[in-house]
Amino acid sequence: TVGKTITCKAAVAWEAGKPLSIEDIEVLPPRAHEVRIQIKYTGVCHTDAYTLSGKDPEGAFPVVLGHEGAGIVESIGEGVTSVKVGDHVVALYTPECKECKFCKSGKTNLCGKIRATQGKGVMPDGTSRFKCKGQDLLHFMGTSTFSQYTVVADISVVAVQPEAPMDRTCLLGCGITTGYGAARNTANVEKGSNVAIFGAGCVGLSVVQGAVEQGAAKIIVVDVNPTKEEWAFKFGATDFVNPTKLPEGQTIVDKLIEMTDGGCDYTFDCTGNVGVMRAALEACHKGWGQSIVIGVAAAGQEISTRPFQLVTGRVWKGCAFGGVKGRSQLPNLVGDYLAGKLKVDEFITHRKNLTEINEAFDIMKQGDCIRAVLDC
Ligand code: NAD
Ligand code: AHE
Ligand code: ZN
Repeated sequence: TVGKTITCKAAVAWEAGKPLSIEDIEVLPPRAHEVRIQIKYTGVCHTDAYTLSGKDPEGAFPVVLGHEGAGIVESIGEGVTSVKVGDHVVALYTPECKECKFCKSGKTNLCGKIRATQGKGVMPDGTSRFKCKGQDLLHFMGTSTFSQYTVVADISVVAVQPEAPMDRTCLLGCGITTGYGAARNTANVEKGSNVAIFGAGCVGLSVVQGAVEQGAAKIIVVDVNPTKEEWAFKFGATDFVNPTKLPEGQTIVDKLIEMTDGGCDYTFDCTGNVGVMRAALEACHKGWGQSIVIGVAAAGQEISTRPFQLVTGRVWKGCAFGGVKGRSQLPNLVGDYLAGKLKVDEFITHRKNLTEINEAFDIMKQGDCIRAVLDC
């Protein structure tokens, strides 16, 4: 198939707010510095549902969504040296070119090389590799994993250990890495610290896992869904608080301050709710508490707090993909998984085929799903 167009199944989002359609699409061969991947498994993340809903200011249609995928390199374009045909890979929505200002700064995992075209839903040369019914389909987050084949830039893919099962490594393409990395890289939670995590989905539970690894003393999970209490403890939380069950007049901020003798050393928003983000900041300890925004909020939403909160030493920050540089660091996370040090299997609550993707979206919106993995 090298150099040839492949026809395969993909889930196409024709327009915002409508279910996806399983279509036969054409996937063009990779051009220079591009890689065509046979996607074996993909997770479904809330960010896919967010863009499909029409609330993402960067959302454009028709598009092939999906950004949590693992597969095998089918063919490579001219000049590709970092992966070869047959490699087991994970797609990276946060690429790593290793040569731009961002990559060289040592201060961020964000890469500037292809961000503009990625945001527009096209390959770095400004064109698409997907066609359906005579029209071009857009790419998504530089990955488009809801397809049996996809084409990505060579900086948007990393080869990982082939012994790691791809139905697990796909989840390292977003949710797990995001939360685990936020605790370990972005916050760099210190031993003995008090941590609160708002939202116990795949991302929040991965923050819990990272906080455990860092030796946090108190790991408080806050979630409005009571069934998340069991999940929180399973991943190593020490406490669970349901903010809807507090006594009249007590806020979640009051409760966390009381539980931690003045406030948390680190808090994490893993909900995407701007009201929660404010509470997470205000539940931080005066003088040094840091709040990390991970959740993605809809277009038009803004965060606010009294500036006094920052004047008195609280720090507000955020991260994408857990601050992890995908090409340099993802194999280490896969290694941790293989060594039994990083839980991944535990996150998979549902399995479906790619053709059942709309059911997977419905399941994700119900409270008992941590991650649905699709077999492509
Ligand atoms: P999820 O829906 O599985 O989990 C969110 C949890 O938050 C749920 O358990 C829900 O009950 C809880 N929740 C909702 N409202 C709450 C409230 N007011 N107080 C406390 N808990 C509340 O989602 P997820 O897949 O874990 O993703 C979490 C967020 O992170 C999403 O917004 C997603 O888009 C975003 N995300 C960001 C990045 C990044 O790189 N920054 C990466 C992946 C996901
Ligand atoms: N397009 C949205 C922003 C979406 C967003 O913040 N995406 C995160 C990853 S979420 C993964 O589930 C991200 O990587 N952000 C950094 C970046 O460069 O996009 C909007 O609001 O415009
Ligand atoms: Zn995601």
